[in-house]
Amino acid sequence: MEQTFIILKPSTITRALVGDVLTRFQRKGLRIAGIKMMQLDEDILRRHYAHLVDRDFFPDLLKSMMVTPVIVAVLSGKDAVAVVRSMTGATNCRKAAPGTIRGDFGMSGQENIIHASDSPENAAIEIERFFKPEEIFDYTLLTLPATYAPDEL
Ligand code: IDP
Ligand code: MG
Repeated sequence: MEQTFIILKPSTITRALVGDVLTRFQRKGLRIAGIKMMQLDEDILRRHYAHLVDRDFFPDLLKSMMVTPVIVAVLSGKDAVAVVRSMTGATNCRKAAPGTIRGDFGMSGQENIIHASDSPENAAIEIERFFKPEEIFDYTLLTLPATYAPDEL
């Protein structure tokens, strides 16, 4: 099964939305393969957001990602990267479609609730950046036969 990586950002911790966001992924049928709380620092954020370091909003983004600890998780499922990105919605919460996490829970471009990997390649890099191998668990949910048809597994 494909794995993807998410961060529940400080806005989610502060606004008490952790349960709401995680519940959506569990109800969808994604398996939580790893989950923990951690305090991000400038070093890891500069690597995670390397594509944005030259943008004028980067100092504000950096600060906002360190306001509280975050919750990082690895989600597993068929086509997990694309499924989780589509559940996440457009970057700016005000433009994100209703029914998406950002569309339902946020009002901001920066304080947009969640990070989700944008490709399987980046998911693999991000999982390795944030998790030790022993923090990711390979187990089978008993709900698997009710979640997928045999030819989807
Ligand atoms: P994504 O999170 O939808 O993949 P990226 O372009 O990778 O979007 O940007 C990473 C994060 O940087 C966003 O989730 C958001 O928090 C922040 N960000 C992106 N563009 C802007 C902007 O124009 N203003 C403020 N923050 C931004
Ligand atoms: Mg991105």
